[in-house]
Amino acid sequence: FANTGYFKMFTSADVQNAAAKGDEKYPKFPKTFQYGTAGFREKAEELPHILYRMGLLAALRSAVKKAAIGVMVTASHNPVQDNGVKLCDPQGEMLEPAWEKIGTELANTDDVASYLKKIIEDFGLDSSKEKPFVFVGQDTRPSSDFLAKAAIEGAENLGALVRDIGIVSTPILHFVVASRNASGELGLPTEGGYFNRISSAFVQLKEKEGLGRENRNYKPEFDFDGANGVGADKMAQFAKMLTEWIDVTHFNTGEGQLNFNCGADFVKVQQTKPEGVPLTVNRRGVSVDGDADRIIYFYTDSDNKFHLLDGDKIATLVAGHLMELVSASGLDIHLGLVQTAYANGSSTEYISQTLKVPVACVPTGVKHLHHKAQEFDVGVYFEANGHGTVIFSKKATNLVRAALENPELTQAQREAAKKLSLFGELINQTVGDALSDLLLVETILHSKGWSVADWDNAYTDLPSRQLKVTVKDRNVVSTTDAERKCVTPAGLQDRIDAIVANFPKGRSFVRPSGTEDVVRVYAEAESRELADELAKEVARAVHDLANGTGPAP
Ligand code: G16
Repeated sequence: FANTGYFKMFTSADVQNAAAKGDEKYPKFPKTFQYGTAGFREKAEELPHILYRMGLLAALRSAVKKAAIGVMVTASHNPVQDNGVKLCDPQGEMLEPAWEKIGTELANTDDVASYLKKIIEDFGLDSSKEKPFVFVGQDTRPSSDFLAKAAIEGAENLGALVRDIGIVSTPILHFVVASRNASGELGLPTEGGYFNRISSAFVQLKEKEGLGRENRNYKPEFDFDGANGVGADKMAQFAKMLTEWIDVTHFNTGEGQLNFNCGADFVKVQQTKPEGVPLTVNRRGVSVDGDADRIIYFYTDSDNKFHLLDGDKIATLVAGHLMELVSASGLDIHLGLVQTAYANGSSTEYISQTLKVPVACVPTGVKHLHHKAQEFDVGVYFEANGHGTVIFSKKATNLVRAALENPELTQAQREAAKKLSLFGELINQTVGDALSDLLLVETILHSKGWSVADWDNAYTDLPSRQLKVTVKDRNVVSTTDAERKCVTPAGLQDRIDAIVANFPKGRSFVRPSGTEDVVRVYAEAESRELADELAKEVARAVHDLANGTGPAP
C-alpha cells in the first residue's frame, strides 16, 4: 500500500471485534425484523441491536458508494413508544432496495461477523483511500438518543467517521447527506446550510413577485401544528428568519405527547382538526408529522364544515403552477405527476383532464414515487398523506440554467425560467419535506392571491375513509397493480369487488402496512355515509378472510 493512498479497511480482526462488541452490548431481540416502507419500525425497546447493526451497515454502504450515508432515528408518524431507523443514500434518496434486503438479513442474523465479511468480500471493500462517512440524525422521541448512540457506535466500530447532527427533521438529514456529496452545489452540508438555502430562495421568489405581504385573498397568517415533534422547533426557526413574509402561530410545540391527537397523520386519517389548535373560521391550519416529512393543510368554513387539503391538493396546486411557469418560459420540459392508490379519484381526474398532466400510480412508499418521478423532466410526487416533493432532472436544470442567460428569449421567458430555478432551490428535492413544502405552497398561494378556500375549490374530493384492521399476520395480505388489487388471501378481492359494486362511485383497496402491525383499508364513494359504510364492509371482509384479531369492525 506504500504511496498508493490506499489503506487496509475492515480487516477480519476489525469485523470480529465490531460484531463481538455489538453482541455483548446490544443483544439481539428474539423476533424477526423487516426493513419496511420506511426502514425498521418497532417498539423502541426491541430496537437497540437493529440500530447498532444499521450503524455497521451504514459504514459498509458508505465504503461501497465512496460517499457519505445517512442514518435517521425516527418512527415518524407512529406513536411515541415506537421508534425506527432508515438509511439514506448519497444523493439523499431512500436506501436502494437491494440493500434493504441486506439490512433485513443483517438485522436477523445470529452470526454478524460472518455476514459482514460476506458483504465485504462481495463488494471488494478490503481497502480504500477514504474512511467511510456517516451522518446520524434523530427525532425528539425519548428513546431516540440511546438508539442514535447505538448506531454511532456501530459505524465507528467499523472505522467510519461519524457526524452526529442531533435532533433534526428527516428531510434535514437527507439534505445534509446530499449536500455533503454534491461538492458545494447545495451549499453547506449543515442544518444552517439547509435553512439558508431554502429561506433565501423563498425570499427571492417573494421579491420577484413584487406583491407585498398580502395579495388579494392571500393573507400571510396561519396556524401551525408541530405534532409535538421536531417540526415545531424547525418551523420556529423558519418563522424567525421569514417574519417579513409569514406570520405563524405555533401549536403543539412539544408540551403534549408526540403525534397524539395531532399531527399530519391524525388530521388526515381522522379528518378533523388537531387538538390544541383553536377553531377560527376560514383560517389556514397546517399540520406536520413527527419527523416533519409530511404536511397537511386544513380549515373550517362558516358552516362549520371541516376541509382537508392533503397531498393530492398540494400536488395539483404545485403541478399546475409549475406547468404555467414551464409554458411561460417556452422551454421543452415535460412535467409529470406520481400518486399512489390512496390518491382521491377526483384529484386524478382533475390532474389528467383539467391540468393535462400525465399521472402515474405506484405502490405506497416515497422510494417508489421518487423513482417513478425521475422518469419525467420535472416530476411532482405526493402521497395523499402529505408526503412528497418535486424533482428537477439534469435536463430540466440545464435548460433552465441556459435560459437565464439566453438573450434570444424574451424578458418574460427569462423571468419564468428564473422563478423555476428558484423553485428548484426552495424545494428540498431529496425527499418529502413538510417545511419546504409549506413554503412552496405559501409562495404559490401568495402569487395567485388565493385563500385556502380558493385553493380547495379547484376540485371537490370524493368522500373517503381509512380504517385499520389488526390481524394475526398482516403478511397474509399481498397485493398487485400498485396495491389496487389484492392477491391473497384467496377470495378477498372477489369479496371487495362484490361490495364495491353496490356503492355509487365506490372504490376500495386493502394492503398490509409497512410501518404498523395492521392491514389498511381505503374506501371512497359518492357521499360521506357511503364511504364510511364501504370502508366498514371491506374491513369486515378483511377481518373474516385474513384472521382478524379483536372484535370485527
Ligand atoms: C412512511 C412512508 C410513507 C408511507 C407511510 C405509511 O411515512 O415514508 O411513504 O406512506 O409510512 O406507510 P404504510 O401505510 O406502509 O404504513 P412516515 O411519515 O411514517 O415515515
